[in-house]
Amino acid sequence: GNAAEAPAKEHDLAGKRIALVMQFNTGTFSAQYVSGVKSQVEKLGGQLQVFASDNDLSKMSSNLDAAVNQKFDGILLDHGTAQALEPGVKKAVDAKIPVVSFDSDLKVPGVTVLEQGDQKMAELTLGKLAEDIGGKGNIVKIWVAGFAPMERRQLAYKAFMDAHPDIKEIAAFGTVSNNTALDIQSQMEAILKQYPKKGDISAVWASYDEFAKGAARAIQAAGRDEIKIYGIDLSDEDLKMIQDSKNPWVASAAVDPADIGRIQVRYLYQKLHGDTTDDKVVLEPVFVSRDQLPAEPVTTDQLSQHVKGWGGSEQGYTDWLKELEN
Ligand code: SR1
Repeated sequence: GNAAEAPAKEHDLAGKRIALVMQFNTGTFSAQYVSGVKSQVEKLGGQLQVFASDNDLSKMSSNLDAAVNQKFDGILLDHGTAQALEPGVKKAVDAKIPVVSFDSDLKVPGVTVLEQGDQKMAELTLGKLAEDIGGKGNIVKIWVAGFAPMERRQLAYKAFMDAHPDIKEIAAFGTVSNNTALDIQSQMEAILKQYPKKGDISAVWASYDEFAKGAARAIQAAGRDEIKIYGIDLSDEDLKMIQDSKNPWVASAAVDPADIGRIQVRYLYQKLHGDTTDDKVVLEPVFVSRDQLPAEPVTTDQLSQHVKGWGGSEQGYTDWLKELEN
């Protein structure tokens, strides 16, 4: 029987073929997210196939169609828009293939959508920025429209700017490409030339880790040590930068990207089991700043020893899922 009509027995869940259809898979956030997805699928006895779409939404739609036509047992979506995904998701629902999405604006009954506490991530990092610059100064915003998590972060940014009239946005830019960090680096270089004096720019708010990386490289290359970056996300590479006392990136807010992947898979398996899952699942972010971190280098796997609430989330687990892992 299929999952929607007759709940599967736990032993029926072994050997499932799972598709992960991604809008983009470049950058360390995506790499650590995929590793979380893969490890959780394999722990549950399944096999994962990743469909990369090179940041091309029409390619993402055809990848989703391909996953439905190839009769995968379950489909995970990463980013994408409702417009690009809805037709394929409806085909999957009709074919009784469960779907769990991360970071899309999809609203299809029966499809669970995961998101991070995006507004909170923005509030936490902007709050620290404001504190560090004494509540006034000129800031650069690195952000891009059109992605569900970005639109949510923007709500918090707007509220923050409204509440801080002495903080002025003097430049705003951002793009996602197949070479995001490098593109951001050259855009940031141009801004630094436009505002060449110490004090022209008080801080940078970077709403994605690839943005923070590009901005950090530009600031370091220009020797503008006075400008600090407040970012979002945390991969191993990001953590290394934040721990480096010479790096402008000083704080971030994030959910462990591997946890996001693992939790998404658990909800998909709940659906394969015939369980009803919530339409929306929100993952709680944590704030990480250089002053909380030890002097010796740590990885995201070890970070929970230093930052409360980091990683190792049990979200999405059920007793039978834990048994299936064994
Ligand atoms: C372009 S969207 C990039 C964001 O997606 C995930 O939500 C990560 O947090 C990243 O910042």
